[in-house]
Amino acid sequence: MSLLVSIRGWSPDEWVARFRAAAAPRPVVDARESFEPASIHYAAVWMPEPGLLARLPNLKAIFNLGAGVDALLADLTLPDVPLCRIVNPDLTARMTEYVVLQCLMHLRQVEAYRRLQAKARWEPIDQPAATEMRVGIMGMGVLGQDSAEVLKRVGFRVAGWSRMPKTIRGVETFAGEVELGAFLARTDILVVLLPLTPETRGILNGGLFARLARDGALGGPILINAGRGGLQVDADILAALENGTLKAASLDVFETEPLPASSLLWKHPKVILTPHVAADSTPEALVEAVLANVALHEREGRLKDVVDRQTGY
Ligand code: NDP
Ligand code: OXD
Repeated sequence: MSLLVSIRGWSPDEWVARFRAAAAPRPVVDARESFEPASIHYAAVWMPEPGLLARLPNLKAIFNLGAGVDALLADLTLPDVPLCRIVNPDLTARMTEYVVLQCLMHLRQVEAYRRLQAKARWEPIDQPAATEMRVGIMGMGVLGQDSAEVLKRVGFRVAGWSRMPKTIRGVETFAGEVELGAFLARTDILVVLLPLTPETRGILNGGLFARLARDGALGGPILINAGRGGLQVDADILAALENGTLKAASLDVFETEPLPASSLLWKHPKVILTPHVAADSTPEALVEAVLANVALHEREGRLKDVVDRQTGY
């Protein structure tokens, strides 16, 4: 086998070095160098240049180095070979850290205390318990279910919304458009871990925010989006924060990334903003797992974690 590594948006050097060390003596090709397209059998990629994969006549499978495949599927020339995504305990644990951190930041009113600290003011604020807070997770896949487990353990009342119905112990579950209203109406903290697909694009808009619970213990609903920026309408989030439809937001992803310096979200006092780092992919955690999937394909002709191109995730 010969593996092509093509990475844009992250630094490729460490990935290429680690793939080379772990795959040796089999060749690993760095897409920044010149290579013979017909020599490539597998590709490990993150946001590769559109059209690149279509130029590989002997490609057998594509390994996306992140969990979300929306950027790859947006390449209309993507060859019709199996596409695998990352499902990995390291990435999952990182996302759960982010989600639990953000839920607790809002629950424990950390931003309000930071502002009081800046003024040297000793002013206790009424503090609801986690057991009073209803967290609703949109997207109950690998990441959503793990976050739900830990949030439950912390004491939050957790519900989940997915495309297909599910039964998850200790989690109230909702599915599809018909149950979206009931899910939103019982949600104080909305955590979004959906993939970006034609069905989910723009789903986080003013209309949806208006359907969230308004009788929660924190005095207004909170949005936490770590899925994809294309799920949200940035302008609607700003408007909802201004008119009180949303009390606060934690945003890791944005319609345009990097978020332009001119965006009002940067300095908004009700926004906790991070630059798409909720769950980083690292070569240390993932290279060996990708190569194990390649080996599985070579040995048994099957692959793990294959994306359904029909649903787009
Ligand atoms: P999964 O494919 O395991 O789960 C996706 C979930 O979304 C499933 O529960 C699925 O429903 C649900 N879903 C999809 N479409 C719809 C729809 N139209 N209506 C309702 N529910 C829907 O994905 P992961 O959990 O592994 O990852 C989720 C996303 O997180 C990724 O696609 C990526 O965009 C994002 N991500 C962001 C990162 C970051 O750093 N910010 C890092 C990693 C991932 P069902 O169960 O019924 O199929
Ligand atoms: C991913 C990401 O999809 O990092 O894994 O966004």
